[in-house]
Amino acid sequence: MLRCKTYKKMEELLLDTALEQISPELLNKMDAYWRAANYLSVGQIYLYDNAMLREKLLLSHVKPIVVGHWGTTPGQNFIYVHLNRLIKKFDLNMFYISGPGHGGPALVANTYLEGSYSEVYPNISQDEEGMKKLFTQFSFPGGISSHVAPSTPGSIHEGGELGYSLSHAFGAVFDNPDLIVACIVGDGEAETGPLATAWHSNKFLNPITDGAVLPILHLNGYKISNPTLLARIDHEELEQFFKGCGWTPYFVEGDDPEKMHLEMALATETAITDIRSFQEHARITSDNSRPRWPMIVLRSPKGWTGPKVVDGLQNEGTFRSHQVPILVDEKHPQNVVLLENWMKSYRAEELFDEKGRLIPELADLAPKGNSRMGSNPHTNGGLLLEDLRMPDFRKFALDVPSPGSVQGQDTMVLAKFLTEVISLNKNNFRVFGPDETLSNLLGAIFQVSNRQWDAGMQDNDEFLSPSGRILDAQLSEHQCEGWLEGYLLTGRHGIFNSYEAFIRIVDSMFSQHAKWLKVTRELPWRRNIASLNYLLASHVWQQDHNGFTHQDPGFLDHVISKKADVVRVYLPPDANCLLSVFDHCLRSKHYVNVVVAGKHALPQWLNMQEAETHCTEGIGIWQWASNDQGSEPDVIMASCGDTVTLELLAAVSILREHLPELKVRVVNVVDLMKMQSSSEHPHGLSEVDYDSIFTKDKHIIFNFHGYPWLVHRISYRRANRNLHVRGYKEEGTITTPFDLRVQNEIDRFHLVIDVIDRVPNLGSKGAYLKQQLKDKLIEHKHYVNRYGKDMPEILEWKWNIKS
Ligand SMILES: Cc1ncc(C[n+]2csc(CCOP(=O)(O)OP(=O)(O)O)c2C)c(N)n1
Repeated sequence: MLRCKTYKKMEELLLDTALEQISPELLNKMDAYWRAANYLSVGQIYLYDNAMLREKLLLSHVKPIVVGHWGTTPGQNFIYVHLNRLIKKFDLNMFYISGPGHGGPALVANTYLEGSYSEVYPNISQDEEGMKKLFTQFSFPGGISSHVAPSTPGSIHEGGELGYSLSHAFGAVFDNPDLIVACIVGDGEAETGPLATAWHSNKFLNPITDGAVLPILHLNGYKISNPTLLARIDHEELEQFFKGCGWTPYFVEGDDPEKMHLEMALATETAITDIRSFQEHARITSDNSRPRWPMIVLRSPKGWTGPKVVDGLQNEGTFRSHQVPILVDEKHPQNVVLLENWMKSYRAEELFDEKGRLIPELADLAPKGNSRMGSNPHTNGGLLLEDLRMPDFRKFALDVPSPGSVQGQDTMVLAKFLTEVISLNKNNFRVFGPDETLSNLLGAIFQVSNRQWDAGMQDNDEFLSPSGRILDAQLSEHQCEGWLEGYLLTGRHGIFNSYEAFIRIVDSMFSQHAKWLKVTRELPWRRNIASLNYLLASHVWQQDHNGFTHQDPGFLDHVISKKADVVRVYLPPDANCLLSVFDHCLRSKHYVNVVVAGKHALPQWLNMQEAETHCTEGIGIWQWASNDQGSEPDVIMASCGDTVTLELLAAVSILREHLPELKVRVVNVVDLMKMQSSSEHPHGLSEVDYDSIFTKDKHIIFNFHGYPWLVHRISYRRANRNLHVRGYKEEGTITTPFDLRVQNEIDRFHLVIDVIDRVPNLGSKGAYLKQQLKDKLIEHKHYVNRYGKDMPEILEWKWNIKS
């Protein structure tokens, strides 16, 4: 059964009534408003002074370095004024996402015209002095970015890195039934992988409990220096493409402003009426089957209303308008007059009064208060953020009577906790994932929620439903990341569960989000949002069905390069630690938390109380495993990660059995950033604390979950230079779990050999033990190659040293 319906349209009826209501007078005013926004946009890009062009324009009035993007800007200004009309007419709760966010002047100009900009930045007042400052600050040292940056009111999306607008828009409307997000998609942006896949978001939208997204494809034909694909296929092919993606496209095409205003007014009004009627139908009849949601294709010239020809080459309507159409600088002083003529074509004197204020009849076109897109509270999500209702994580604890006495599957334990988090927070918490929730052993959460899906369903499907808290049914890491970011940025909570190796697909999206958090932290009017929580399960050491392709712990290396204020990395060694860590992450604000946890049965080390203490400290000496109490250690055996901790403790047990006089200190790290100096990261240990745990000079054998140099990188300032890190060395294939560890030399035998090689004076006892272990490694190799499984002594190993 296909769940997709097209309801009877009110189109024809609408056209008649709309024509009556959209009077030529109103369209004229809208055109004037558009001219005002265009004037302010050109002014931002070029002018340093003489904002209202009261004097003849001189080179000294122009910024010494002119940077910015004009090409997309007039189209976006055009869209904005039309959305304003709709908001007023239909009393909409709407905001604007600018996919081609490099058109920053557009959103800044429009939020300035509607007044939301000056409310946030009173210094940029709505008068001539404010206009001058508005112009000067743009893309200027100490000023604002040329993009739709965090500093731009009304924005949840910078758009610097293209591709994420539509996923962000959908993330914003999940669980926001009254919200409509107008999402401007660049036709170049539409060629990116993330955007191309995001058209399918409509199969995940519940028309009853979610809001709506109105995509507006900004088909201005060009990218930086190429045409766009969607502009160079014929009309029918384009229409079929969008219909095939499940949309109803409305086309607005041309370059004559008068005609285009009317067409855009009709198209946007039809689209809103469609949205309203679909929602009304669904909500009255409880029919949540998927409608063919409307979208708009706006085919207009790139750099519309800009200079037609520059230096003998066509500019308006070509890629040449992408950035600054006219070069105006000391090498091109003759172009000042071209710029002046261009700016004067907008007739600013008709639009702004003698004080530089937008005339009242135009100002009246903008919505008021929070209805203004620059003031919509959803765009400053922290304003709407409510704390999660949290169950007591301790109640999900595994009973661990003594270290290593029981085995547990960490993510399975966590799933029970998440189940209750979902139950307690039915409309502001979601779990995202690329079809891996079951595979990451989080299946328990399906006991309390289905996966949201509004496409076809068949009898054999599992857990699919038009409503659900879990969005894991599209195999797209980009979508998960984009949806979750949009959800968080509009004031809700969530987690992203992924295979560790494939989270790298969104390395760059993570970077952009981390940058957003860093910058918003410095803006007092932006409120903190919930943290972005990654649960990286099915990690590098646990690849039974898969092999080398699924082994890449490098996301951690990438993450720690971001601003320390923003990123946190946790590697809990067992299930109770995972519970404690995750409780902390879900309560935290404005961070990116990366949690790496396994799903296979492994020994459990700490009871709940010990785990809570250990995770609160983030690093600690495990006294029950150490034998250096009352003396100096001979060696520090440290680990960070679950599998590496198992191997480390197995190594310690060999050392303590065969070299009982050796003083071994066992250290476990949960919070990786503890390794960094406190001057570099807020979680970093002070030098005194670090030295007290690791000593200043004893050998440290550090078994790390990820690539070894990461630990060296973050601890390079520490006094103790005897740090020897083992970790993933890019060795792997389909093999047994223990053999994978052996191949990368993080196994117990290599660790013990390391100790013997480094700690002096172990004499012939050490030499004999080393020989035994080398023999063991060969025995292991023969065994796995013959039997296809690990040796019984590995599988059955247990920690059996009494503390
Ligand atoms: C992912 C990504 N790749 C490349 C760029 C560099 N870039 C900036 S603007 C642009 C062209 C964008 O074209 P379009 O989305 O159609 O926007 P418009 O033409 O309206 O400016 C490119 C390639 C980028 N910002 N992001």
